[in-house]
Amino acid sequence: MSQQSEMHLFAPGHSGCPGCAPSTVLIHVVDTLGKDIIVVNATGCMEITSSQYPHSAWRVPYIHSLFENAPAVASGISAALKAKGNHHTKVVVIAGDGSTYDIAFGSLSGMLERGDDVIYCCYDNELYANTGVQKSGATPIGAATTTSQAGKVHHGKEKERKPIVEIAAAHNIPYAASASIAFVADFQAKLKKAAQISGSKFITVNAPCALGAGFDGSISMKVARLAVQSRMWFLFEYENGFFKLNFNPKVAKPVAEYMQLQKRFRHLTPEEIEKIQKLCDHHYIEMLERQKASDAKKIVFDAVTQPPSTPPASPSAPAAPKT
Ligand SMILES: Cc1ncc(C[n+]2csc(CCOP(=O)(O)OP(=O)(O)O)c2C)c(N)n1
Ligand code: SF4
Ligand SMILES: [Mg+2]
Repeated sequence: MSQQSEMHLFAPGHSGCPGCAPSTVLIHVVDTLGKDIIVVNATGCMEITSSQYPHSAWRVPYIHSLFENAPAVASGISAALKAKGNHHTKVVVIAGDGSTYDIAFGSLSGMLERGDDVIYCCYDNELYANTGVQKSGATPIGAATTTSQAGKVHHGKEKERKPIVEIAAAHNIPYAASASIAFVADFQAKLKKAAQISGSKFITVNAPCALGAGFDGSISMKVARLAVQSRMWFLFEYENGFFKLNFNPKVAKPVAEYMQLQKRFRHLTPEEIEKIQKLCDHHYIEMLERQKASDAKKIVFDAVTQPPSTPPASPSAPAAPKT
């Protein structure tokens, strides 16, 4: 084991596939947040590959929860820490998209609505990997999985993924963000920001599954980068109700460039790819509009909430009435 890998709080030797992007998410989460955390890990690939008894890759306190209740478990731990007077240890949920978008969705919504002091991090590989590649609420439109098959009747998933960050933000939590494993500095900055804020924080990080999407693990980061560069995935955040688009290149890569690397899209016709391209362009315009609306809201917010500067004393000004 190299000296460098010894330094990570998530150890090498886990059983993730070669080039597994979600495993890299785990390294960045624990290395960025440090030792003073408790990880609550929902059932899924990252639990199975990291914590099979009697082995564990975790060098921080860790609990495996069910698929459907990681947010509730985290809420309980957070409350117990506070009851014991511990206000420094961070509680961190690590859950897949199947858990987050679908099966633990109610539990997550409850946690966000209560505002429990938890950092929730979803590693979003866009499918149920652990049980053999089924579609989830995060699976992109057009993608083939074992439950959104490509054949004569159906051509992959027919609907777009859920806007999970917007849904989380709609709970009026202080911080909700979308990140990508290919944009590590941005991801780390978002984790660090979340660690400074009390209440519920939500981050979903796109981390493609080589096995499920059908590409070689050696190009995981290329696929993840292209998702953002082609506007299939956006990097943005909501902080105290204000929106920020974190990556906005003037020219996007064609969505076909991203798709052609993955077997899950290979059944799509040029017309279908063109349709998805239009959806991506449409979402980009929505992002720009959201940024514009948020900037305008900020100006009004600052004007309303900042104390007015003291006006120069005027000799003729009437005395303020006594209250
Ligand atoms: C209530 C419940 N339903 C189904 C399962 C079976 N199951 C275990 S992991 C998993 C898929 C997990 O998907 P995701 O959260 O996206 O994580 P990934 O496997 O992709 O890492 C499923 C369906 C379960 N354990 N519990
Ligand atoms: S199936 Fe996908 S998410 Fe699971 S270990 Fe392999 S690459 Fe990682
Ligand atoms: Mg998944």
